[in-house]
Amino acid sequence: MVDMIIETLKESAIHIDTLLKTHKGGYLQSTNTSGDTQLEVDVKADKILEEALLELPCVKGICSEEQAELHYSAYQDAPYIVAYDPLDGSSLIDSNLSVGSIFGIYNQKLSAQALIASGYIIYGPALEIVIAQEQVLHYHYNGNIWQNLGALELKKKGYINAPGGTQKHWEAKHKTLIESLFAQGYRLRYSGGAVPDLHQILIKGGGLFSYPATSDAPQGKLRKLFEVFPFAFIYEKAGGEASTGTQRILDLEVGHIHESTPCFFGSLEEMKLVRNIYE
Ligand code: FDP
Ligand code: ZN
Repeated sequence: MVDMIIETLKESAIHIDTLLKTHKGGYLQSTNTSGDTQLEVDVKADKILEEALLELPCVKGICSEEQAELHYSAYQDAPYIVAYDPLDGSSLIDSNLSVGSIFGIYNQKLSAQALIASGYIIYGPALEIVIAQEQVLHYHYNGNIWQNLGALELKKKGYINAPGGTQKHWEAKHKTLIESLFAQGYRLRYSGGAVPDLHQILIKGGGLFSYPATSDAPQGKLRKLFEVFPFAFIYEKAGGEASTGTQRILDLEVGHIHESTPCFFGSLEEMKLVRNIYE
């Protein structure tokens, strides 16, 4: 049944990729629940995923970053709820940088412990999808079929540092962490899109992505159900870790569906450093 959802996401990926390569629309007057101004493509990508997923008899409901509430399907006895961010990093579209879609497949309820698979689509020079179940599998679309490129695995230590948030709002200990990585020779790789930034660390085999608590955003920026839990699941299955600095992400509770949390994703050595500094 999960395979049906994954096949549907692969088909939707092709539609959204075509939309991104052909659309001409700009910003709309509307904002989403988190207060972000919506682009026409945010709304269209959301519709593509919603319509495709709600047709599946194994999907009980969907929950989108672009919508205020969980939306139930006609299949009330179905097991899965799919939470997704239809177009993450859409503020990068005008600069023609890579963007993505992120999804988590939850069994019966929207909690971290109920996540059974997750992944993301990356709309870059190539169209790719990464899906985590037991392994983290990486697929490339060749214009005709999806080719499996193999499993992604993190090494114990990498060389990439991707620090999110505005530096002037960082806490002192966060500055210490980031400076210590640069002092060790880590390289800055940050586009401002969670999908390409976290994907690059997985592809290059290691590093650290951080979006900490800041004075202007004490709960961080990234949302638990649509962004943080899916990537935490992926990073753990790839042999890395995901934490808030002091707590494992996949042990967190969820209050409101649009709730955010500070988050760190990385390979084991970098995550040890995060723990040492934050705890
Ligand atoms: P965006 O608002 O453009 O959708 O989802 C939030 C996000 O992008 C992430 O993709 C990205 O990691 C983060 O915001 C970047 O935020 P900063 O510019 O504050 O670092
Ligand atoms: Zn997002």
